[in-house]
Amino acid sequence: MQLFSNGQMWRSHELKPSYDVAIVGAGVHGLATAYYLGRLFGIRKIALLDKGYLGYGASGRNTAILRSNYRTPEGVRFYNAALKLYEGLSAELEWNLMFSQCGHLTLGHTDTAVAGLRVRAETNQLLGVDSRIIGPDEIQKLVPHIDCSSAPRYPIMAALYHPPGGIIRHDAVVWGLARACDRMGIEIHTRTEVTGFRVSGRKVESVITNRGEVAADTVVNATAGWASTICKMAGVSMPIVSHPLQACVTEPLKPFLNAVIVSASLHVYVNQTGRGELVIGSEIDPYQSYSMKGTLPTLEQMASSALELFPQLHHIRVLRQWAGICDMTPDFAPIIGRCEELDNFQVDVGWGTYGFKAAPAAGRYLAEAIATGKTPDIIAPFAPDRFRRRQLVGEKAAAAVSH
Ligand code: PYC
Repeated sequence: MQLFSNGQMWRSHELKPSYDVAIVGAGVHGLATAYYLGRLFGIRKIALLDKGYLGYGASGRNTAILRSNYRTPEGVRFYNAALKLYEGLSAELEWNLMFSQCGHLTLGHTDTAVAGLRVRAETNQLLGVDSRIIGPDEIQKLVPHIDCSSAPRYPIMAALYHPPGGIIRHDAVVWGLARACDRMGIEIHTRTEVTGFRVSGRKVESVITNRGEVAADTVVNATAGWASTICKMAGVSMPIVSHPLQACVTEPLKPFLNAVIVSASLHVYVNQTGRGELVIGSEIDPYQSYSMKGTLPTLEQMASSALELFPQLHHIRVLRQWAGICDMTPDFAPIIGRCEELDNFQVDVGWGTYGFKAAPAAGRYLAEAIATGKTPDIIAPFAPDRFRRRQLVGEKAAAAVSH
């Protein structure tokens, strides 16, 4: 592995006066957009601008779950394209992203929940996604340590089983994409905070940062957490509210759980990493905030819900707890594409609690939109003007536990 004098796999640069594309946010979405612009369309005069370090934001704070078992045909097609790109990414980046397709189970504890899972299974199957309903016997075989008895408050009735789903190492994804961008001459500028835009008529002329001002033909907002704030600087209003989402990790245990388990009724999801730690996540905090601190009530909720599924873990210690900021949209679907108000301002925002798993597809198809000026069909349903047109993509039922 080659490291540069800054101790990283990518170089540091002075800011140039102008670029073809300036991308605000060097998380997994910004990096993926730059990567595909460079690799597929030969656009490499790109500046990625980030106020923190790589992986500081949502890209390093998610629970690294990949899946494509969504609810709407638009969502299923799009997330499945992302999953397929992830499947080839280790080889493409020549960097082991440790993608484990261990399978993903969404538990149903009530008749209503199981009915919802059945609708998802049918939509998934019609679109060629491997996803089906299984009963307690099969669940117990796949996850021998889960409590499938009638003892818990919410006994498990069935699950939506999605074999290609799984977990990947999220910081490896960020580093692999960053190294590939650097090799193409794309510039990564960390500690570079965007403080405003110079807008003239229908065009963003330049991006103002704490390190100076840069002009760009196209400006992309690929931030998570601060997406609406960045849009506001360009005079664009986004229907987004931001909530913290918390997770925690336990001390390492011998491998015993080889699947991702999600329960929307219990508001919890659990998986075991290659290091043996359990990663346990919660639903979004019920209030809007930019706080990235963990809280005791949420830790208690995560622990008690995880124990309903795995009561034998009652003695396990939690090592760390953290929060990331999720930009929630009214229909729980992302906002991708050119903003109506400005001719050269593209967004890749509103990723709620499901952004990490979408990054390669969002980056790939937004890159195509930027390079060709035409919106690919696969991202057209997520266009920023859909709220004005009242063409929402109701994805709430498949948004794991973000409600
Ligand atoms: O949508 O799969 C998901 C998810 C897991 C954790 C947060 N969101």
